Amino acid sequence: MTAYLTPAQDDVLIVTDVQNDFCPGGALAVPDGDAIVPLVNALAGGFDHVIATQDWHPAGHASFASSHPGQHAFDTVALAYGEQMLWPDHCVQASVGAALHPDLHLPHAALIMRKGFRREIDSYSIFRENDRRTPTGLAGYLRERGLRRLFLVGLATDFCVAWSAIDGRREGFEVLVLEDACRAIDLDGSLARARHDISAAGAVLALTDSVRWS
Ligand code: VGL
Ligand code: ZN
Repeated sequence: MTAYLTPAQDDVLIVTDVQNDFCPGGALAVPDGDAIVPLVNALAGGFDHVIATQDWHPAGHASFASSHPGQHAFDTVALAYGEQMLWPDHCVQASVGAALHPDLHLPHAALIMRKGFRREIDSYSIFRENDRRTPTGLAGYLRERGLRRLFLVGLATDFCVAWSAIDGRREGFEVLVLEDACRAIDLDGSLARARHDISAAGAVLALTDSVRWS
């Protein structure tokens, strides 16, 4: 039997990084990344509270392989705060690649939050940057708005979404990840690890058809 979850007043849909660069044809394309857009649009209609996020890097960002001569995308390097995977240049501030997917339709989104804008620190999580210290401010926003249960969708399941789900639990929120409204990069088993870590953190992996609204 399906346990239906009807969005309530303290629920929020958080749409992470559905940007051109993470969709087919983009600089860091997530396989099938754009396939979630119709599902996300339909879901959003059922939520009173919607937030979108954008990965938003300055040129020369520390997570770009191009900033580390001799290194390549998907290599791992040691930065001041620890290990960091290197990526192709992506989601450069105000570029077309950093724009939200043109078919994403979230007219009532109250907040569009950008992350990863500090040149020396990457940020997968929407709560805390990769140094694991620097807050984005989102936890405070959610608390002040009285939003307590987070429905996470977007790109990529095994990076932004997973780190956000785990940090969301650490911040004391209830967290559901709607997996069919996410897509993964899936490098060397990263999706399987992410699914395990999401569950171990006490976040729930679910499907969109378990959400309905009245
Ligand atoms: C992301 C890789 C690099 C993400 C951001 O938001 O999942 N992944 N930058
Ligand atoms: Zn990034």
